[in-house]
Amino acid sequence: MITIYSSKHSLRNSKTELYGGELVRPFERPERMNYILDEIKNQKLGEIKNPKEIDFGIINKIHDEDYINFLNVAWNEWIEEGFKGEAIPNIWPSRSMDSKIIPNFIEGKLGYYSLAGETSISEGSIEAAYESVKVVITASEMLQNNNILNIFSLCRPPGHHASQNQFGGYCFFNNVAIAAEHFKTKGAKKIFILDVDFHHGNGTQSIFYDRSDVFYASLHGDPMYAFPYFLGHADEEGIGTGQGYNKNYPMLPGTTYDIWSEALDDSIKKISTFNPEILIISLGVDAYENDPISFFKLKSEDFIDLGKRLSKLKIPTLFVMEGGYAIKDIGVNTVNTLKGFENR
Ligand code: 5XA
Ligand code: ZN
Repeated sequence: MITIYSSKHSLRNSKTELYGGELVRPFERPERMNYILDEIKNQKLGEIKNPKEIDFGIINKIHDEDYINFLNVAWNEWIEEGFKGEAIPNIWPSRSMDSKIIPNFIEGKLGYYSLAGETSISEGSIEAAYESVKVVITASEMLQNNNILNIFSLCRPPGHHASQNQFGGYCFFNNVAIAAEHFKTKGAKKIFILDVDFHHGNGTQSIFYDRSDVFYASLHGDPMYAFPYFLGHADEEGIGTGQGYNKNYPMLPGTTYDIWSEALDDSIKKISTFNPEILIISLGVDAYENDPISFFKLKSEDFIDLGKRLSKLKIPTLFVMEGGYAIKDIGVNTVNTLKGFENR
């Protein structure tokens, strides 16, 4: 399997994440990529290629213009104010002041355009987010043009929490949503996004919630106990023409592969019935038993079986990297999925 990867992901190298009341080094850190690359080479997964230059206009099909403009200038505005640390949101238009008026001052804008407070914006973060889009679009084009059946888009930063107009959960641009839109503009009628990351992809769900051309299904930690807490319940099934095209499988703390794979099999039936031209997998490996911020109990060998079950669908498949923070095992778990898919 070919991998598309850009070393420019390392432009995103924030020093701070708000976690457990402390400012810690972010779990989502550049070294994650090194472990994955090493394992791709160790297991001889296949060639690793650089992304091409792309037309970033595709981002406007998913994200609001004012949100993109905000991301483009946020870091500069923050440092021009003389702030010393990284740009971390600390106030939101919450239930009791649900304003749609966008403040002028950067601290207010950060709250307006964010969904969570752990993700700091630092120098280079948004350049890296653009590079991640380049990676996913290059991979999408190769999958569609080169008559190959699968490809791995090694994206960093990840994307599935980013909505039309909010960042958070380490995500700025929604890479899988942008890829789905790309396939649509190239003529695909139906795309299925299956999200196997431990966290519910609230951004992807909300982007496609009223659409029947992009089906979103997610296996994730029950939002009663897990980030993003406010989306991802089983009764969220889509709205309007999107009714019936969203499927959530929230699962409890301690979930092991026997339970998790039942949900997987159900989602595979949905994929078969929907019969998409392209399958996109939001591939987070934080459902792993030793992940530091998650609570499922999948083992490294379970990821091989995940790949095998997906491959039986025989649908052209784009794998897109999302989360996974058990840093030493992230490579094995990721490549196990991809090699399982290739039945090697
Ligand atoms: O898939 N999403 C993640 O791995 C990020 C979770 C952030 C929790 N604060
Ligand atoms: Zn995750």
